[in-house]
Amino acid sequence: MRLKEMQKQLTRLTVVLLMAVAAASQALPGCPNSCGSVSSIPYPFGVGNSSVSGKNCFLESDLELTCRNSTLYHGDGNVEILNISLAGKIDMLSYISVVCKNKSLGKDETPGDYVSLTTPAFAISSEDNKFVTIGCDTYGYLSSFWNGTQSSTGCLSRCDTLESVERSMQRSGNCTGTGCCQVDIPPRMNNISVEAFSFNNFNSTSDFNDCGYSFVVKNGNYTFSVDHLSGAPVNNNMTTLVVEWSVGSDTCEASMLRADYACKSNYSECENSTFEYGYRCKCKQGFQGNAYLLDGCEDIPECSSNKHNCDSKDHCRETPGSFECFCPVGLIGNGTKEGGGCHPRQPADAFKKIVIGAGAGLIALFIGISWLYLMYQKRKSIKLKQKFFQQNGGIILRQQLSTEEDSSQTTTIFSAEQLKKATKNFDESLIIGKGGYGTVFKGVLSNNKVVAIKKSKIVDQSQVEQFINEVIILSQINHRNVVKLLGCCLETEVPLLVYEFVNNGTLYDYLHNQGQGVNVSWKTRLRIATEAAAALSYLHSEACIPIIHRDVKTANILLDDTYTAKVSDFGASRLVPIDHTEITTIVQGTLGYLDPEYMQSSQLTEKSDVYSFGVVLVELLTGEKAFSFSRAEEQRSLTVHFLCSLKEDRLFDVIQVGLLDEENQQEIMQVAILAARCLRLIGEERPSMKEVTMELEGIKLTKKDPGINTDKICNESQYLLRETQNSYEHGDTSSQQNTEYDSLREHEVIDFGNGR
Ligand SMILES: *[C@@H]1O[C@H](CO)[C@@H](O)[C@H](O)[C@H]1NC(C)=O
Ligand SMILES: *[C@@H]1O[C@H](CO)[C@@H](O)[C@H](O)[C@H]1NC(C)=O
Ligand SMILES: *[C@@H]1O[C@H](CO)[C@@H](O)[C@H](O)[C@H]1NC(C)=O
Ligand SMILES: *[C@@H]1O[C@H](CO)[C@@H](O)[C@H](O)[C@H]1NC(C)=O
Ligand SMILES: *[C@@H]1O[C@H](CO)[C@@H](O)[C@H](O)[C@H]1NC(C)=O
Ligand SMILES: *[C@@H]1O[C@H](CO)[C@@H](O)[C@H](O)[C@H]1NC(C)=O
Ligand SMILES: *[C@@H]1O[C@H](CO)[C@@H](O)[C@H](O)[C@H]1NC(C)=O
Ligand SMILES: *[C@@H]1O[C@H](CO)[C@@H](O)[C@H](O)[C@H]1NC(C)=O
Ligand SMILES: *[C@@H]1O[C@H](CO)[C@@H](O)[C@H](O)[C@H]1NC(C)=O
Ligand SMILES: *[C@@H]1O[C@H](CO)[C@@H](O)[C@H](O)[C@H]1NC(C)=O
Ligand SMILES: *[C@@H]1O[C@H](CO)[C@@H](O)[C@H](O)[C@H]1NC(C)=O
Ligand SMILES: CC(=O)N[C@H]1CO[C@H](CO)[C@@H](O)[C@@H]1O
Repeated sequence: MRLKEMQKQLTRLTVVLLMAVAAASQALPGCPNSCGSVSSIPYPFGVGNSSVSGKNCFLESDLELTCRNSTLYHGDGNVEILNISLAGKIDMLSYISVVCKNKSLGKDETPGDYVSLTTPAFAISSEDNKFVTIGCDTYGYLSSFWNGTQSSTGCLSRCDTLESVERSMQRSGNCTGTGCCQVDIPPRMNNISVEAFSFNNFNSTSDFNDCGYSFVVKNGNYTFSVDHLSGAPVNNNMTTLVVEWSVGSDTCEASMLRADYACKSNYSECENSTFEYGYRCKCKQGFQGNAYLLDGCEDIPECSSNKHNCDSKDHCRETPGSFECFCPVGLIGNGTKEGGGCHPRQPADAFKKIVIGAGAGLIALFIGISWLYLMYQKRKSIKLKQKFFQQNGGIILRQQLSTEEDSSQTTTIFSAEQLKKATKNFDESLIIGKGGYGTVFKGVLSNNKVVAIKKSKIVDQSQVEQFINEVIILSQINHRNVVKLLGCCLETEVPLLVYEFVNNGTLYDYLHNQGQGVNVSWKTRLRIATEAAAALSYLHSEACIPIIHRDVKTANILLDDTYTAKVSDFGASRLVPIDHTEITTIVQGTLGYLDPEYMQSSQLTEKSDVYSFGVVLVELLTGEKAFSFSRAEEQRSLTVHFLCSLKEDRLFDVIQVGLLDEENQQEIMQVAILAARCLRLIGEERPSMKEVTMELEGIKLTKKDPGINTDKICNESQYLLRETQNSYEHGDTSSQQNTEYDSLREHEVIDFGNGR
């Protein structure tokens, strides 16, 4: 078993070896591939006939070789072939030409013996050889005789003594003209002959040199020495030289068309011979082998023969005529050494990419979501604003504004943002008043205008239209003694009203704040009263639609920096349609100022304002608050107390201490009587605001004593007051259905005016 196996293996080995030999063979099938020391005899050279086909093993007769006694010769001659290369060169041994004094030493004396290589397919390689002549009386030629023309090159060498040769050699080199000369060989020399000559038959030099030599020798294969002048320069008189060879006799182009075109391989190409005779075949770039054989050119296995520049043999792939480097799956790079070869995808890199990608993605997502959220919020807020705007009657207002040309100049519809900015988002520190009708903030608009912004209480939906009408009408009011409505904002849940800012507080504060009131002169009081009356008169009769203030009181009369009165707070005001002089409304007002008639009947007329103004006049006269629980019961209501005092002719007892003097006595009396008239229980008996204003203005200018029956006033007042107080005390509101009071406390809730 084992023996058999071994045999099998041996057989296999033999086969492999044989195949290797066959593969390496450059000769035709059945032709000897070697001879002696010459390991390869490539076709188109050949020896004999093929044992397979019986035909010549060589392409043409010039390339026929013979193998004798293990020595390869050219043709059947004596030129020994040492090496044949398919690149087009042959190393061969050639005789040298010798010339001697004595015939017996050489051949004939003149000319010297003659060495030739007449094969036109061979040319002396000019780059690989030198032409050398040795001797002290010698010259030599290298001649090419081709196509009827001869070309020659040569050199001569003369010397007197051996010493002179040695000296020359030391001075200038081994073969420089004394005893030995050498020249380069010109190109394109075929059909050559070499011959050495003697000038003088060595007559003078025969004692040390009686022979001369000429030969072509492979570069570096001969080194001159002085000994060579007296003996044989080279072994066997033969030198190695290199010849170039070609096939055919024509150029490539001409030969290609011929049947005997020698470049048989599919991967072959043709090149002209260097000596203008014939051509040569070679394998194309990337192929190797014998281009003269049919399958002679083989792809160079760059990868397995390590002729690649890939970083590894495993990353090399053969391609016809070439190779390519690649990187296996999972590795990156182009696989070449200079390109850095293949390397794994750097995990850090990949991770970084993932992190960066994920980060970017997350950021994008975050931005997207934030944006969407913001958009949603914005939409929501816009929708809400629109809803509020609509709810608060913005559309009606806008329509009204578009129809009324004037109002567009006076009424501004502010945006929620504008007012938010103006009040620093409704900062509590900017609150300047809180009352029954809302909260008032001080604000600064973007144009640096100081305004009062009133945040109304929620508007009853059913009254929207009326509210809007009021806004429009109030904004049209342009009276120096009325606080001006600048505009409104309807985008918030509760409408915001924007008023002119009046900076010196209320008349209430002015009169009743500790210590201050005493200093307010009668003249100022009279002026303020006149101004307030003028404002009310204007509202009642001169505004385009009569307006009843409904809440006239000192707290609603604001004072600017010159203590000019400005009537404010129309929160409760009602417009009086032209065809109605009375309107039934919910009784509203402030205790102490309320018109008793209105309280009983809920019939609102302009005279209610006149009554309230009467209270204001009394307040101005007495410096007392309109209603105070701290006073004795009969004095709680200032009006009753005042009217009674007036009736009892004790007027000057109730006038503010220090106010009265000789000069104003008359005026105070007149104003007191006017006040009393205003405070008449029956509204119709009261003067109109216009009359009041005119009278006050008259008092300011002239002094008269109209005289007045104060008895009736006093009685009436006391009756009414008692009734009113009873209802306060017993919670009996039957006679005052729907009556609302801001407060029952001593200090009435002060509706800080619109804008102060
Ligand atoms: C070789 O073959 C040629 C023909 O191809 C023939 O003429 C010649 O005689 C043969 N030589 C020998 C030695 O057989
Ligand atoms: C062949 O070579 C051997 C020695 O190498 C020599 O003795 C013999 O004479 C040679 N034969 C011929 C024919 O040259
Ligand atoms: C023959 O020629 C080939 C190619 O030129 C070279 O590699 C080889 O060494 C030569 N052999 C001898 C014995 O000169
Ligand atoms: C040639 O050489 C022989 C012996 O070396 C010598 O006897 C003869 O004289 C020489 N002939 C001439 C012409 O010098
Ligand atoms: C080669 O040279 C010889 C003389 O050296 C000459 O007779 C012969 O015609 C030449 N051959 C060619 C092809 O020129
Ligand atoms: C040989 O010489 C003749 C005339 O001198 C010339 O026409 C011809 O082209 C030459 N042939 C070659 C191959 O140089
Ligand atoms: C001359 O020949 C000697 C040995 O013979 C050698 O060492 C020297 O390098 C040669 N000189 C040149 C210039 O070739
Ligand atoms: C040189 O040789 C020639 C014959 O070839 C002879 O005539 C002549 O005398 C000789 N001269 C000398 C100096 O030897
Ligand atoms: C070669 O040179 C030797 C001397 O080294 C000589 O005896 C022999 O005759 C020469 N052969 C030829 C063919 O010139
Ligand atoms: C060969 O030589 C001919 C004429 O000199 C030239 O036209 C041709 O291009 C050459 N061919 C090659 C392949 O060099
Ligand atoms: C590989 O990369 C190197 C360096 O980038 C470049 O010089 C070379 O041409 C590339 N090779 C291939 C086959 O792409
Ligand atoms: C002196 C010298 O270099 N001789 C060599 C010349 O070339 C042949 C073959 O190429 C060698 O065998 C010699 O040794």
